[in-house]
Amino acid sequence: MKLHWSPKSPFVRKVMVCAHELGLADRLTLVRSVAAMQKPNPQIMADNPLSKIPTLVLDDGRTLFDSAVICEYLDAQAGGRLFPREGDERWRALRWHALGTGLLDALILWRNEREREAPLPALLDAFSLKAEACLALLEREAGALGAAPLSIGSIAIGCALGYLDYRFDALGWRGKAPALAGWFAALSERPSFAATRVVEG
Ligand SMILES: N[C@@H](CCC(=O)N[C@@H](CS)C(=O)NCC(=O)O)C(=O)O
Repeated sequence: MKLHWSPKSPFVRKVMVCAHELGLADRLTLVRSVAAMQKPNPQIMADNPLSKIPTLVLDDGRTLFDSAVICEYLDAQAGGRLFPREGDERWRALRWHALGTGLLDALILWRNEREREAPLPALLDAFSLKAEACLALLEREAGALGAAPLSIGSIAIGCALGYLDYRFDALGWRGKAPALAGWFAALSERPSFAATRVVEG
């Protein structure tokens, strides 16, 4: 399987963490692909008209996107344990997944806005407010995160916190969410997270 990949993308990281957890990482051929909102990439677009990464190309040529679909596909290939099938555990994992990926969406838009020549103050304030509210909620749920088995939900939240470290260091999120920081420190020691740190490259 071919994965349009970048070491900088937190959404790609989500897929890679799942692949490592499921023992499928060595089945992926990583193709370094540059995805930028302002510059659609024809190589990615040949496989995904949205020009976004991650995009997965299966061995028979079929394509899969976005990260949620790719993660669920990999999970199904491996017998399924990161997407709980039923009950409270399922809805809790899917809700945490929505929170983690929603926070990532907001952070990426925030970063794009702050790098524009004349950022809109109202937008910057809105992104900041949402990020702080997400952190406050996650801090309240840090105990539940620690008690729950690893799932697509905890993986998405871990990738969002990793992206905060990478692009929003100045936010000092650990000071606002110490219990969450403790949970994230333990998560970061898992080989799947250690092997996929977001880096320049
Ligand atoms: N919802 C998508 C988001 C993926 C995404 O936004 N990826 C970024 C890189 S981190 C991208 O490809 N941006 C290029 C663009 O928006 O055109 C997913 O979960 O895969």
